[in-house]
Amino acid sequence: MASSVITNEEIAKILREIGEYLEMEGEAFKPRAYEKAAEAVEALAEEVREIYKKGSLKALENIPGFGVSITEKVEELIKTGHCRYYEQLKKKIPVNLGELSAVGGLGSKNIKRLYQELGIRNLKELEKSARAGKIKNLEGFGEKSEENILRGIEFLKQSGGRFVLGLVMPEINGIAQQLRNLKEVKKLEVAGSVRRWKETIGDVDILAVSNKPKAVMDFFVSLPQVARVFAQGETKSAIKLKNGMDVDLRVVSENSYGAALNYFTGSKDHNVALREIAIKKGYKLNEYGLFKGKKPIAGRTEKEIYKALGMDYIEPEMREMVGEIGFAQKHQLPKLLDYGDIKGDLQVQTNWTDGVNSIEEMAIAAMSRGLEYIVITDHTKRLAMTGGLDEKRILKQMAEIDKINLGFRVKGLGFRILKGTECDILKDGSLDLSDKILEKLDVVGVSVHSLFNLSRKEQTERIKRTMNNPNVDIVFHPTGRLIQRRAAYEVDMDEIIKIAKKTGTILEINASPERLDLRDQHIRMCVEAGVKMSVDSDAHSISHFGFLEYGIAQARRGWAAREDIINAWPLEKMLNFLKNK
Ligand code: DGT
Ligand code: CA
Ligand code: CA
Ligand code: ZN
Repeated sequence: MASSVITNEEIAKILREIGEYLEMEGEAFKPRAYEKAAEAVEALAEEVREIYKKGSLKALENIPGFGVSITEKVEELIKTGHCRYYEQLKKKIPVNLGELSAVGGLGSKNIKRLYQELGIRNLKELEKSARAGKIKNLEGFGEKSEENILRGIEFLKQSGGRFVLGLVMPEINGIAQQLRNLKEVKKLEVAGSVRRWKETIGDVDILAVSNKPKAVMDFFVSLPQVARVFAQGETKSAIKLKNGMDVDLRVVSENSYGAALNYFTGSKDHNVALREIAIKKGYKLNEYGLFKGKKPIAGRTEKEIYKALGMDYIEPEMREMVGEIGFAQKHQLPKLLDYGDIKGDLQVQTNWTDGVNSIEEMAIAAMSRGLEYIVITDHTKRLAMTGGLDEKRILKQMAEIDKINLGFRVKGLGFRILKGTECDILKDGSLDLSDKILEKLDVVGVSVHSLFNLSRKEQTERIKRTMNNPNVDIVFHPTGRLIQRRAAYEVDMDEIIKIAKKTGTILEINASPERLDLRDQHIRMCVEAGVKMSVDSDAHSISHFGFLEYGIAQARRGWAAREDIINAWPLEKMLNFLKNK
């Protein structure tokens, strides 16, 4: 590393690692001091080496958190590219801290012990020891910690460290709500990829307005789910949760809240494009506001920033640099499907097959969430492990649905249960139930649950054949992918969308957090082709109706409007569409 080019990022990393090493040594206050200094460096707009060049030691000492000994070390880093103190610490415990501390639940004290007692220096060695069952024998570790470590490693390998949004959202919402409840918090929002409803997220970026930031930060770093505290300051704190997920909290001023929200919501590419537009108009845009020279033009809200830039407000779900900027400038953005627009759920399983709850329980849960109807779509007989229904049992189920509906009507409830199926697609594209049965159902959905490895041509033909059956209404989870677990099967989506247009077949946006299938690009293709879609929870228990929110977000990420989504329409209109297609 040449001495003249050390960056703030590198300085911060070394300061932070010194802090971690000192924590391993059991030092009381110094670790925090180094962390604070690291954080101060990260917050600087100017490179530390430039500050030093201009004002030498005196200027360095003015950086917040820089005491005598930290200043000395940073000076050494700038001049030589090295820090002897850091190297000595590293020699004593020569581990890859970055790698090991990314494993959920592994604190610096444990990293030290694993090195001293088992010689573990990096992720690979950690995995080897854990697999050999060596860790559980260490005092204070045990079977459970070893499992957690293996799970943490597995997670890092499979996911590249990213989390499936729907699986961590309840925890994120919980943290955000606890913070909002503090009297010291005036405003608070989760920004970053969470606000854009990305399918997976790298970390969580929270933004708040407060006039007592210290109290907020103290509360934040002492949440019970916290595994480590990377940084604690008045404007920024950073933690790792026990599940391995990083969370940053920033406190900003009310006047720049909109600008900060816009900046930290991203995406990064979207931000860069906005900044360029600002420059062309003679402004400057950053996380503090939109400025003309030194004069603030906008910054309190996102809306006023977009307006000042001559564009319509862009919903966070669209901020992925997929054409949204041009549409906003021409005032041609679509009006997206709204979170309250879904009226019914077209894929619901019950305890007649692999669901947990009865038909009636599912109906009541849906009702209490404000839905007007559900379609019962239990599996069919080929999916034997779910107890899939044959012709005889589905007829029985239909009679049962009639009975429950009658009961609802007697009670004066407007809610309706419709009869449907999630019918298995067989190898050649024929179906697992006879047309005589399918004809009797209100809504027929079909799914690929087998032969994921067919060639692209065969798979596409197989699905096309079902779409050409006039009894078939919807193709459920059309590509079969499971996020981070299973790739989509090979299928020609251009062709499927073409046939969907011709036959009037609905393509599903499955809202189950690990499916989100169709994905955003496919939804956009359907919107452009005029192919209708549905947003379904694929609920297997009463709590799963909550998934609908992820499906709506996915629809919005694909620019879908209310008219594109048939279960956002009144029930009669939807049924007419299916009948007359
Ligand atoms: P993630 O966490 O990987 O799921 O994705 P994001 O989008 O949450 O990214 P993250 O956490 O690295 O940063 C949050 C936002 O901050 C990001 O969406 C845009 C903004 N941001 C971060 N770094 C930069 C940068 O270098 N330039 C600009 N213009 N914006 C940035
Ligand atoms: Ca993030
Ligand atoms: Ca972040
Ligand atoms: Zn199922």
